Amino acid sequence: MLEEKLEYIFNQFDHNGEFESYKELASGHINDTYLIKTKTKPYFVLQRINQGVFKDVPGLIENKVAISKHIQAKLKHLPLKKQKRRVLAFAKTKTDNSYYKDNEGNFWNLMYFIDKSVTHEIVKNKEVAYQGGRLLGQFLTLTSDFDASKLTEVIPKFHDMSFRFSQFEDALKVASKERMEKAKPYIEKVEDLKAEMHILQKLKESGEIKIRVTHNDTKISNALFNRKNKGLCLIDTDTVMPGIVHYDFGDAIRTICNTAAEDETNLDLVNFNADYYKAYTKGFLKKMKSTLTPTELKYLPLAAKTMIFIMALRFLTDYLNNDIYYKTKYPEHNLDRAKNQFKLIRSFTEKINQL
Ligand code: GN1
Ligand code: MG
Repeated sequence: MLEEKLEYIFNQFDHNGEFESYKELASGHINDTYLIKTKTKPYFVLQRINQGVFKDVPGLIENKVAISKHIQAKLKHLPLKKQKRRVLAFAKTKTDNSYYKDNEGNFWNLMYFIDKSVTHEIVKNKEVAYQGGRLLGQFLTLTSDFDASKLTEVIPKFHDMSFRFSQFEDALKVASKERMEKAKPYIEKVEDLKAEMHILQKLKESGEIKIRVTHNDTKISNALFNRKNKGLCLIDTDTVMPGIVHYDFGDAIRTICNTAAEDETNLDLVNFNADYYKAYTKGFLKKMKSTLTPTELKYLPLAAKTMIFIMALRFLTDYLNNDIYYKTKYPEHNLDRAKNQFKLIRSFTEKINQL
């Protein structure tokens, strides 16, 4: 039974918690994540890392732990209670490891749950957008002196546009007739945007945009807030790697400014909220402006479009591949996600000129 298994795994870690129950946290598309409720707080978050997606799980976990430690060291001036709310903390196993490997070969890691925190799948007020910007700015500032070359590249070329295009082109060769037919209008859109969507990558490759530590999965549901909408910390640091600021800025915008969830099928509800863009950018620049180069700053708006696009491209690719990567709830889930992102690009393009 799952409950017994989770309890067993939970007890392989070194903590004072007594297992009471679990609840699946199902918003991620890759890992299996469970809230572990204990008889007395703190609660915990237990996570099985997807080894199909992440080839070097120990490397991934070392990345997360190192980044957390780096941030923890910088928060020492805060009272302990606050420190604990501003950064993820990982538990070690009883044998002093950062992960537990079960008898089926699965890797698990355990974090302390940050009490009285909430996440937002959709942003409903400007304050959350602003606070989201601050959080990301803070994360990038606090990690800006971490040597990015020390991090394992957990998914090589994760946000590399040419790589995502080559995966897309491979998928076109193997896709079923039926899926090709349904995807056709979106395949055309991909081709139309190809050149523009490579601009950031070229600037990265030429060295005009610098490499820094980036989070690489900054959708707003990966940020914790308190109940008064104040930003606490970024979570899901699985994909922390060397990258460019545009990845994180753009991916956050993709979700903060979408007036609907990323898989909403009623596309009339999917629009780009320009007020949230302004609020988010204001919060972000407040923390980041002094460290951004003029080139980094100049290309922030293009980052938004590029990151919406790369997700559209990846969802579409996975649809053509018969859903081998993302968790899906029904056969056209990935196609619906892609349609949603293309609608968001259209709305973004209409609104960005007013900004
Ligand atoms: C995946 O599993 P989750 O929700 O943390 C994906 C991100 C996408 C996101 C789309 C490793 O993240 O890149 O932006 O889905 N993570 C990986 O919601 O591919
Ligand atoms: Mg993630």
